[in-house]
This record gives sequence, C-alpha cells and structure tokens, in this order.
Amino acid sequence: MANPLYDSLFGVHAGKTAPFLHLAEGEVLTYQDFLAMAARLAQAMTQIGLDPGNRVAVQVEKSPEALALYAACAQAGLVFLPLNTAYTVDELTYFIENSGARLIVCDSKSEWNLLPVAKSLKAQLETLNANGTGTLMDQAAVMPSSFPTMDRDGDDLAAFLYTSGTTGRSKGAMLTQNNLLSNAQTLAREWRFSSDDVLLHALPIFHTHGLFVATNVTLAAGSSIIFLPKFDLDTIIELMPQATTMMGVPTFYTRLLGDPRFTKELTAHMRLFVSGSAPLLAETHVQFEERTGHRILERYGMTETNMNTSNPYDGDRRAGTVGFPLPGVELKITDPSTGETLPDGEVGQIEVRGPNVFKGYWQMPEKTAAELRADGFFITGDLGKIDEDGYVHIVGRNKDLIISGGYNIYPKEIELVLDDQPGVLESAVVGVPHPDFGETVVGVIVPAPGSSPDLDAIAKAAGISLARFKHPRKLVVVDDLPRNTMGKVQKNILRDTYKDLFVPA
Ligand code: MLC
Ligand code: AMP
Repeated sequence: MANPLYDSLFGVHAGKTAPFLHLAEGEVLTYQDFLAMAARLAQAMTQIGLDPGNRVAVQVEKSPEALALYAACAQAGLVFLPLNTAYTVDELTYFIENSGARLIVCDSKSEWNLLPVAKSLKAQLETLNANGTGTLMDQAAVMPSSFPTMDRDGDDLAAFLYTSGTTGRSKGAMLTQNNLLSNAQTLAREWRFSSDDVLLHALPIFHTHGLFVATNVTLAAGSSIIFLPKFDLDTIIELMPQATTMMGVPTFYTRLLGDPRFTKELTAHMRLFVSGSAPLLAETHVQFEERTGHRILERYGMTETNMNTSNPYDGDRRAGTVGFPLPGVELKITDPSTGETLPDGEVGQIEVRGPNVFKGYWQMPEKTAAELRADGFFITGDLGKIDEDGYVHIVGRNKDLIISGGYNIYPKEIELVLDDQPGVLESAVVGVPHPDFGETVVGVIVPAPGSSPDLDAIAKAAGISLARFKHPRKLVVVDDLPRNTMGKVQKNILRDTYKDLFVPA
C-alpha cells in the first residue's frame, strides 16, 4: 500500500532544497521546508484524534500554511474541505454540518462565530491566520518534522468541494486521490510544465482552479510558484518579469489589458498564459494576442471533473473554443431529452467520462444518480458542440448558473433569500453582462399586493446570509415576472431586458 496523491505530488520532493513558494520580499519556502510544515500539521491533526477519512473544513486566508494543510491532509489520509473566505456564518454552518467535519480550521476573526457550530457537531475548532499564526500552528510547531504517511488507495477520498445546486442546496463533490493526481499529471504534461517554470499564482486556493490546477500542476512538475495573497494588478505587473507562466480567470486578463503597463516587452519572456473557470471572450483572446503576441490557452473544467478539455500547447489555440478533450477524457454531446449522442456540429449537453470525474455527491444519491450516469458519464450542465476540426465550443448552460469573476452563483439560493423579505411576493435572479466580472447578479422583485419593498433593507438582509460576491448588484421592482404557458419564469426575457445595465454606453 501507499498513498498515491501524497507520494506522487509531495513525497517525491522529499529533501529537495529547490524553491517551492516565492513569498513577499524575497522570502522563499523550499520544498523541504514546505514538506516539514505539512508533516508537523499532519502530526498535530493526528494528535487531535483525527483518523483517515475524516473531513477537515478549512476557511482561512491564502498562506503557505494553508497550502501545507492541504498537503498534511493528503499525508494523513484526511479529506480536505476548503471553503471560500467570503462565505457567511450561515453558509459555513451548512457546509460544516453537511460534511460532518471533525476539525474546523478558521481565521481567529471567525472563531467566536463558529464555536457554536463546532460544539453542536462535537468538532474540534482550531485557528490559522493569514500570517501563519493560530492555535493549529502552535500545536504543529512542537511536533516532529516527519510523519509516517498513511496508506490510501487511489479511490479513497482526498477532498470535498461544495458546489451550489439548482435547488439552492449545495452539494459536496467527493474527489478521490486519483481524480486529482491523474488530472495534475495530464495537465503538467500537456502544458509542458518543467522544474524551470515559475507560476504567477494570484488565484484563491479554495477552488479547483487555484488549488488543483495551479498548485497540483506545479507539484507534478517540481516547478515553483510566486504565491500572491490575491489578484492585485500592480503586484502582477511588478512580478511578471520573474515568472514564466500564469493561470487566471478571464477577469485577470481583461484587467491586465486595461492597463497600459501590460505590454509586449513585459510579457516577452513568458511561456504560457492559461485561462478558465468562465468563458474567455474571443475578443479578449484577440486583443491579448495583438498586445502581447501570446495566445491565451483556454481550458474547460469544473469542480466535479477537474479539467476536461484544453486548447493545444503546440497547435492552434482557437479563440472562443476550449480545445480538445484531454488524454484519457471522453467527451460527447448528447440530446438533453433522450441522452442520445448527437453528430458533430450539433449543440447539446456536454457529458464527460474519465479518471478525472468525481465519485458523486456526499450523501446525495439521487442528485448523484441524476448527473452521473451508471456508465460513468457526467452530465456537466454545459451546452456545447464539437466543430469539424474536433474543437469543443461551449455555447451556453443547461443549468441556471451565473459565473461572476470565476465564482459560481446559483440564482435559486439568492431567490430564496429575496422571497423571504417583507413586502416581497416573489423574485427572479439573473446574470447580466458585466465588463469586469463577465456576468453579475440582478434581482428582480415582485412586491406583495399593497407593499413597496424597502430595497436597502433587502440588500442588507442579503448581506447577512450570502457571501458578498453573490449579492445582487442591482435590485429592480416589477409588477409581474414574464412566464411561459407552463407558468415557468422566462429568465431569457429578464436577461435581455437588463442586459445593458452594467455595459458602458
Ligand atoms: C470579489 N467581489 C466579487 C468578486 N470578487 N463580486 C462578484 N464576483 C466576484 N468574483 C466583490 C468584493 O467582495 C468587493 O465587494 C467587490 O466585489 C470588488 O472587489 P474587487 O477588489 O474588485 O475584487 P477582487 O478582490 O479584485 O476580486 C475579483 C477577482 C476574484 C476576479 C480577482 O473574484 C477572483 O480571484 N476570482 C477567481 C475565482 C476563482 O478562482 N474561480 C475558480 C473556480 S474553480 P465590495 O464590498 O467592495 O463591493 C472552477 C473550475 C474551473 O470554476 O474550471 O476552473
Ligand atoms: P465550478 O462548478 O465552479 O467548478 O464551475 C464550472 C463551470 O464553469 C463549468 O460547468 C462551466 O460552466 C464554467 N467554465 C469553466 N471553464 C470554462 C471555460 N473555459 N469556458 C466557459 N465556461 C467555463
């Protein structure tokens, strides 16, 4: 027995004094130092009483210690459950309760808010702050810097990532060691990562993109990371000369293009820019090439599947497409009503199968069965087609989803909050074009008879329950929602009505 994820991504670097993370002010964390930090954390969590398979819910700021916690979970066979730092206590409570986490790791600032949840679940609560301090690190500091890696099977769970659901209830996507490892190895190979690469990393590490794509690919290739707490335009421009590659959501690239300092000279030495998590406008792709001479490599993935397709490293990276299925990934376009495979060129739902596809939703067998077919194909909820050259195009979504700056927002979750407010009869939430975030949230409210809802109070209430990035950027009041003959709200009409709200005239 062994531990495929830990052995292949982390253990393989034992004793290596090469840099892993480049931090602020020239500070460097070597692979060896990083692995020692992870081993201490694994020791600390074992001392707390955690056993392989237990979930560790983590809502902390991006830091080397937070990343080491992920490595520690892999080494100790624990299931890593990273959570968006923007989530409110209401949101967190659900994730923690649903997952049955045995350990909650949070910033000291959230400790008092989460204590009642921890108590009711009989979970341990420890802190880890952005600067690496906190009770978990205090315990880790006195632990040995090595840890006997727990045996795990490739099919054992490595991580839970919660994705919002169309019904408003989030689902815990169960990812196995092999899901993560196979995808990291494939991407490192396909994108030609080597130990010479230095990745500019400004993504959050609580989602697939920043954690599994960016970090695991680096680990698989033994390269290093310029590890930035967040996307800050000035810092990115300042540090780009020290990097060879960058990964980002489209907002990163549109923000860079909006800055005159982002030039051909600044990027001349760069090897690769990768985009994903949201559609990259063909126009951005073209502008980027005109400005820098680089063609952004766009890929397509999701929480449940890791990465599915990628434009080619060597071949033609085509604007407006997400390239070809990755080696080992099967992709087909099917008729949403019959499930039959459609011929190339026709638009249908995208289904994928491969070692990258998750195991199912935690304790939700019906939802799993509805989306993951018995033959292993996962129904992504994205609509697309395959063109005559084999490139996959995403043309829309079969799921009611808004993607804002790379974050997924399910309208239902917001509608439930709006519907609950005084004076509101019903509501509909739609995504409309936004120049910075790609899409943003608009809430359309129908007042209860005789009422005139207080929009400021409603916005405040949304602030208590929902993470900031989910807040409607605009609330509008209408007499009725447009409905079809079946009584279903016609969101396409609402999207069309409000499509110019944020687009500069
Ligand atoms: C921040 N805000 C957002 C937002 N991010 N609002 C909507 N959508 C977002 N994505 C809020 C802030 O709280 C703030 O609120 C206001 O908007 C302006 O903030 P900002 O300073 O401009 O935002 P910034 O901190 O710069 O963040 C924007 C961002 C960030 C795009 C850099 O959101 C980001 O890093 N996104 C990446 C998300 C990601 O990693 N997705 C991958 C998911 S994995 P206020 O109160 O000031 O108004 C996946 C699978 C795959 O999808 O294929 O990869
Ligand atoms: P998430 O559930 O956060 O993992 O988001 C996954 C969703 O993001 C996918 O189902 C797609 O709708 C979308 N997505 C990811 N990459 C791309 C891309 N390159 N182009 C268009 N949509 C994308």
